[in-house]
Amino acid sequence: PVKAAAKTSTSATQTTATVDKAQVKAFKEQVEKHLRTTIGTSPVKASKLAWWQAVVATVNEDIFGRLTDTQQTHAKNDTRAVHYLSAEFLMGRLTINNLTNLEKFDVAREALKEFGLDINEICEEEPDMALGNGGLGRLAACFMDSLATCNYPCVGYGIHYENGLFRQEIRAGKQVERPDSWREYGCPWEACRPESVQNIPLGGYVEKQTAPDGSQCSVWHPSSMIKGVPWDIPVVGYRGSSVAILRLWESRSTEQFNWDVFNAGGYVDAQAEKSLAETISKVLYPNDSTEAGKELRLTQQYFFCACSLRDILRRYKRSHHNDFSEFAAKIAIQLNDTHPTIAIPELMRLLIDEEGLSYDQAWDITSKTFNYTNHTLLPEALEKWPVYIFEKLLPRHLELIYEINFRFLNGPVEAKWPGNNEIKSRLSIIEEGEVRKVRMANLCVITSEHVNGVAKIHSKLVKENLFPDYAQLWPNKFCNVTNGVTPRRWILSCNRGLAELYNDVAGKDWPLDLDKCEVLKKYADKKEYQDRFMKIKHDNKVALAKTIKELTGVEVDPNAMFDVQVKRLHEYKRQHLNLLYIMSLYKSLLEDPDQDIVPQVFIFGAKAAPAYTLAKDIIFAINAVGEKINNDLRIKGKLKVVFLPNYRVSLAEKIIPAADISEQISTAGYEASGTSNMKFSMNGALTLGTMDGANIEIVEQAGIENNFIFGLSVDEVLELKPRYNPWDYYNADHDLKAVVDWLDSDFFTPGQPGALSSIKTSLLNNGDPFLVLADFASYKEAHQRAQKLFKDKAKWARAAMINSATMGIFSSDRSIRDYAENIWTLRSQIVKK
Ligand code: 73E
Repeated sequence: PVKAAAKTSTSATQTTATVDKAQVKAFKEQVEKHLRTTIGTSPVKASKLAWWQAVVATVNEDIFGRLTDTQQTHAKNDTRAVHYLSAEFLMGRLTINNLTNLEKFDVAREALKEFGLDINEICEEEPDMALGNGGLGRLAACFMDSLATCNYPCVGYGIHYENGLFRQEIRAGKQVERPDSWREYGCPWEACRPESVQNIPLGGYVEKQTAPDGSQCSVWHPSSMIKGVPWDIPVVGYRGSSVAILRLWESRSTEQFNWDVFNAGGYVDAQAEKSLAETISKVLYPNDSTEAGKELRLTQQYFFCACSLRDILRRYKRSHHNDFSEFAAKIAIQLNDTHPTIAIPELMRLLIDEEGLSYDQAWDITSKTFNYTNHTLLPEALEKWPVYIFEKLLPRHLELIYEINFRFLNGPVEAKWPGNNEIKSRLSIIEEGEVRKVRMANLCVITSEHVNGVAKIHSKLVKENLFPDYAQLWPNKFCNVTNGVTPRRWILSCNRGLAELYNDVAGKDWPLDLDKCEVLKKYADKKEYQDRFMKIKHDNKVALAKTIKELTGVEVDPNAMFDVQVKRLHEYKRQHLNLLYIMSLYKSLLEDPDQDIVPQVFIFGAKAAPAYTLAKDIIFAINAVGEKINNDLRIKGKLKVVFLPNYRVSLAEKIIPAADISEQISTAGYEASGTSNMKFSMNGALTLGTMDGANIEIVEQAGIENNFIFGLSVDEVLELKPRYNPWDYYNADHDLKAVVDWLDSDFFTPGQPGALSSIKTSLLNNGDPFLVLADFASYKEAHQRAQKLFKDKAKWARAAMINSATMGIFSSDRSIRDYAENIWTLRSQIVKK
């Protein structure tokens, strides 16, 4: 049973809006009804979990009606729809977001208050849906919100992982990975759809047959079948526009899967074999911006693409029967990076082998259907699959890939560069070598109508540096769609104080048209509004300080400057640059404890891929340095360093509204876009960052003078890289040398000398691949600018307000409209209630 909260929420997410009493009463009755009849308990006995489940059941009543309306409208209009294929959807929690989008949050809050409950506490019961690694997966989730809000006909397709991204624990300063069984007790948002189950063939061999007319054809004899079971998660658009569907596939064994074992009378063995098929959707690969290269990963990719395409074809055939002439006009497919590339040969195969189309007809359709988004230039993330894995798992697909490649090289490439084998080997889908490989990105570029990057600078680099030959062949294929984030989750739901301020100055429609927030600029010089803005920030910082205390035991002062770097741990994101700076600040404080510096709290959150040793070492180093600094009385609490364990969407929602400084410090040219940079800026943090990814576009909007830009530019990095010697910087800068050497001592790791040395080794002996030392001095100087401005409360408030006010173009609604207009040629459909 839940004890009634003595005093209901005083959290920063409280609003003062008046709420319709009748609606509150109705909501209360519904929750109580569900508590008794759906959950099987009563208000006196119910646990927090039961209350949460009853709230979800109540919300679902609203959602399912709208879902049916949406689907009927789209079926009736038979309009073009987009199908967003993504191996990751990082949805986070849904309750507060769904209530917000249905405009029921205040009603629900008041209803729960009447039961003596705090809505925020009840919603803490919901596990995050962590079916993604980081930015790429969260982008897909923001896009679903915008697709629904902007009323575009769409389906998101992905994998129903049994275990999402690992839960991170920090033990003795080190990352420990634990499984994330997010639906151990069921997920009340999802609905299983047994009527749409698919059977997917795998393995076996291809037999060549000669048709009566003498032509050759291929017949695939798969060795096993896997069942794909769809789970639907409704995605509610803001203000009850349409409800979109996210369909996630779970793998199960079929009887055919273990047919032979079964026939041999091996009932028990057959049960054991089941696990093989069920392994496919068991776990999300925990690599961000790196490729796993494992057979199981390709099987996962193929499995969800094959299920999704059958689902798409089934729906298409419902209205068009076996006439495929309209297919490309009705169906757009977006490939979220190369992870779903196998959908390309699978669609070819379905059209040729199952539907009886000719190769040319199938290619005509396929090449008009697909589009590809590139998210990274990092070579280790560009997927290449050994040919032998294809031979084993997908022999017919390999044959089709060879055919696509042959026609491409002997068609357009030969026409443009006759007899040029060097270009051919660069452009070929097949990489020759000891182990021949299939280059998935090449297959995507060759097939897709449009190829886009995710920020202006990134799209330019995709075209000019990653695919220069393709760009010569097809200059118009390449375009840019700068990423965006949904203001419903990233302002309205997570920062109610700021949302109210925008309601007051911009009217209530700003969540649908974020450009409206620009009016706040007019108030940026007015003391009254500066005070209000900074009071909101302060309240958020008080709330975060409480969370920090609960999670780490560290006490932080909400008046200090909150400097935040939260993102996956990767060398190119340079958390170690941040750490070196903190060490230098600490060193200078030890040298002069009375110096007048701004009190600062450095906040980190980051998961490292389990096999990425250096990344894990950096996490350990942050914790070790933090431990020392936080307990050093000599510095009088002027500096604190906290590492918040298990960074995830729900934690981001608490951290981002409370940040003063947003650390976006990747080596220029390496962060394709970034999306947390946009969320921070919207919530009034100032960016301390490099001219990389979307940072460039952020300062274009908010003004370079209202942020702290430092470091080498993309061009400078490209110029320096070939002749870079980190020792030059190390030897020339006393302070830098001192902190790098400090890593070698046992100062931060008493009794464990050398525990932090791997970082020094990477910076000096391994060439400092991400130019940390080259940017150190400039980074330090940017921090000094930030401290200086922070001392001037009015100027800081003004800059923070301008940042927040000018982020209109980073609404994911704008991104989705760009895709709809320039890539999908999609029209929005008003759904009638
Ligand atoms: O810059 C981010 C970008 O904002 C980029 O690193 C990230 O995608 C975000 C959204 O566009 C990204 N993730 C991956 N590649 N780029 C990736 C690669 C392999 C596995 C999982 C994720």
